[in-house]
Amino acid sequence: MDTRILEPEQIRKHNEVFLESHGSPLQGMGSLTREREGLIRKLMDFQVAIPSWALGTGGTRFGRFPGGGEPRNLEEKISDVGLLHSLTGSADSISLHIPWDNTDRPGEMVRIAATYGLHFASVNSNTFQDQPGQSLSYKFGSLQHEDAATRAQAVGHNLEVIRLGRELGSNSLTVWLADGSSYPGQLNFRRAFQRSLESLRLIYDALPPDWKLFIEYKAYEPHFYSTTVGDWGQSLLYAKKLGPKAFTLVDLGHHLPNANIEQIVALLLMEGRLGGFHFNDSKYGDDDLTVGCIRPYQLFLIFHELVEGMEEREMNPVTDLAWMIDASHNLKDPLEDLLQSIEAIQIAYAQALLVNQEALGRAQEMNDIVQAQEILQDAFRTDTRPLVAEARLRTEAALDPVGLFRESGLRGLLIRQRGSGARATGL
Ligand code: PSV
Ligand code: MN
Repeated sequence: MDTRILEPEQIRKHNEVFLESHGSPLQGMGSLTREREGLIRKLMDFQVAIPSWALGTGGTRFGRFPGGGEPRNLEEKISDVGLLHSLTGSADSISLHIPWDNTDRPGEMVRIAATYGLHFASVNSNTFQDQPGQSLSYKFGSLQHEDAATRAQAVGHNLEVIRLGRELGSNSLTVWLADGSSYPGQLNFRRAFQRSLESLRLIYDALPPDWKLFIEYKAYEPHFYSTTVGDWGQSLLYAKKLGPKAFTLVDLGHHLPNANIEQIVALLLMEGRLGGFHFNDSKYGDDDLTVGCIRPYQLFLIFHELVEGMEEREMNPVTDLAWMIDASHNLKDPLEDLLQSIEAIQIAYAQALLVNQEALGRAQEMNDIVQAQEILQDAFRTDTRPLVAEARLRTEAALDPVGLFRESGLRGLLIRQRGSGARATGL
C-alpha cells in the first residue's frame, strides 16, 4: 500500500500562501452575504464519486499514451482517490468495476478506504467484455442473448457483483449493457427487450432491501444500429416494470447530438426515477472529456433542473442521487483532469444554487422570456470559484488543488513509487 503522499501540513502551508489572494474575491461577493453561508455549507456537503477506471490513462481504439505512475492495484486506486479527496474535500467515495477491481479482501479494502475518509459507491458489473476462462461469449449480447445459458451467466455475474458490493458497504448496482445490434435485421427489438427485462428481473430480485439498481442508457457504441437500453425512455420503461428500487442513470455523453439533457433530467426527477449521474463532457459523442470543458452552460442548466427538482421533491442532494464522474483521460494527467472535473461540477452546482427560483417562477407565469433568461444568465455569469474555494478551505482541503498537485510534484512521486510503466485496469 502507498504511504500517504500528501500530508495535511502541506495543504495548510499551501493555503497560508493563497489565503490573501483568496480573501479579496470572496469579500467582493458581498451582495451574496445573506445566502453565502448556506451556499458554502451545501458545497461542503456535496460529494462526487470517483470511478476506479478513471485513475489511469484512457485509450482510444487507435492508441494509448500512458504518463506513468498509474495505480497498479485496488489499494493504489484507493490511495489516488484519497489524494483527490484531501485536495478537494469533495470526493469521498470510489466506484468499482468488476472484474477489473475484483478483490478477495473486501473487508481490508473497506478499512484501507476508511483511513482516507472514503467509502465505496455504486458497484458496476461488466458483461460487455469476455473475461479469460469465461465459458460463453458476450459477442452477441449478455442479458439480451438468444441463448438462455449465456443470459444465466451474465445474471450470475451481476449477482456476484452484488455479493461483493455488500461486503464493500456499497448500496447500489449500476448496470450498463453493451447489448444491441450493429445491423438491421440482426435482432428482434421486442424480444431483445423482453429477454433483457427477464434477466434484469432476476438481478432486481436479488437486490438487498436497501439497495438501488441503476440502469444506464447509451445511444450507440459499441453497437451502431440499435442499443437495447438506448435512451432514457427505454431505461425508464425497464425501471418502471422492475419496481421502486430501479432507477435511470444519466451519463452526459450517452445521448444523440444536441439532446435536451436538462429536460430529460427534469422529467426523470418528476417521476422519482432519476437514480444517478455520470458526469463528463463531449463535443461529438461519448467523448468522455473533462466536465464543463465544452458546454458549461448546458451543465449549469442541468444543475438548475436538479436543484429546482430536488427542492420540489424535498430530496437530499447529498444522499438521494448517486453522483459520479465518468471521464477518460487520453491526454491529460488523470488526477489533474479529475480535479478539474470536480471543480467544474462544484462551480455549476453553486451557480444553480444562485438562481432566484421565485423570480424565475414569476417570469414564467408572465411569459416574460427576457426576464427568465436574465435570471438564469445572471446566475451562470457569477464567478462562483471563490465560494467553491472557501468550501474547500473549510474542509481543510486545498485552495488551489491543481496548483498544489503540481507544486508538490505528486505525479513525479507516484512515478517513482509505482514506475513509469505502471498500468491501471480499465478500458
Ligand atoms: C459506458 O460507455 C460507460 O459510460 C459505462 O458507465 C461503463 O461502465 C463505463 O463507461 C466503462 O468505461
Ligand atoms: Mn457511464
